[in-house]
Amino acid sequence: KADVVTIGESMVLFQPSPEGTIPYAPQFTSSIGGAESNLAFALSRLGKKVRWISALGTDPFGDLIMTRLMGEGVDVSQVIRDEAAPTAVFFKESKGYGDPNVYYYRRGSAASRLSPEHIRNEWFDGARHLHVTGITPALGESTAEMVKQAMKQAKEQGLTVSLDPNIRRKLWEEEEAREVILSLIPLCDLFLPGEEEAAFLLGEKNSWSDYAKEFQDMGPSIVVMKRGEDGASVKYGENTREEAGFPVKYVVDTVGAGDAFAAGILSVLLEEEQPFQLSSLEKSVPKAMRRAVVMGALATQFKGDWEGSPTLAELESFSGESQHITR
Ligand code: KDG
Repeated sequence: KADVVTIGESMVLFQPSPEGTIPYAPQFTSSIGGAESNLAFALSRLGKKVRWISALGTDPFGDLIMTRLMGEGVDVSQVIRDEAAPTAVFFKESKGYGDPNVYYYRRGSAASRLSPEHIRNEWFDGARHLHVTGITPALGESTAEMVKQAMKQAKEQGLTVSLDPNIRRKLWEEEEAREVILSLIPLCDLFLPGEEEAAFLLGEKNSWSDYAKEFQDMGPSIVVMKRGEDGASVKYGENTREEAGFPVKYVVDTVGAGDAFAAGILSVLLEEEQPFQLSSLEKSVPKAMRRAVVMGALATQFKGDWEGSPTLAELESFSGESQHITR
C-alpha cells in the first residue's frame, strides 16, 4: 500500500567541505538529491507511505541511494537496477550568496534510459496518488514518453496525479521544455508552478489569476503558484486564496524547497478520501497551503536537499499546532 508513488531520478550529491567553490574544495561530503526522492523523504517523515521509483546502476552509488531511501522508510520495491548504465551524480557549490550552482553528471545514466516499456501495474497497485516533475521528461525522449504514459496509467488505475514543472534549463532547450510540460498539464489534478515557471510556460500575464485560469482550463482542478519568500497563491474551482510567506531569518540553501512545499500540500490534501473534489478542497486548502509554505521555508534552512525535513511532531509544534519536547 502507498499513499503516494513518485517516479524520478535520484543522484548522489557531492558538496565541498568546508563550504566553498569546487576548484578549491579539499574534500566533498556525499548525500543524495533528486526532486522526487526529496518529496519522498519529506512525506515519509510526515507519516505518509511513499513508493519511489527510478532506475539505478548496479554500482555503489546506486546502493547508497537505495539504503538512504530504505532507511527513511520509503518503499523501493519497484526500483530497477540497470547493469549497463551508471547511477548519476551531481555537485552543488554555494558561494554564500544567491542560489547555489549545480553541475550534473547524468547523461546516459540508468534513469535516463527509462522508457514506457518499464511501466508495470505494480507501480501503482494499492496506491492513491502519483507525483511527477518536469525533470524526468528533460532527461530524454524515452523518459518523456515514460512520464506521460505513467500519468495516463496511474489515472486508469484510479490514482490522482500532481505535476511540478521543475524546469531545469541546464537539461533541455526552452522550446522543447515548454511544449512537453504544457502537454503534461492536462494529465494532472494538481499543478504546482513557480512564478517564473508560469511566465515561462504561458508568457507574461497581468495577474496570477490569469495564469491560474489558463492552467485550470487545461485540466487540473487545483493550481498552486509558488512565490518563494512571498508565499503562494492557489486557485480551485472559482476560489482563490493567497498564503503569506513564512518568515525565516537567513536562507542557507533554496534547493529542495519546492519539493518540501509539494510534500506539505499533498500531506494535507490526501487526508481527504476524494482529495481533488471541490468540497474536499474547500475543507483542506487553507491548512494545506499553510503547511506547504512552512515546509518550503524550513527547507531553506539546511544545506542538504532534504535532510532537514521535519517530522510531523516537529512540524506541528513549529507551526503552533502542538508541543514537541526537545530537551
Ligand atoms: O528540486 C531539487 C532538485 O532540483 C535537486 O534535488 C536535484 O533533482 C535534482 C535536479 O535534477 O536538479
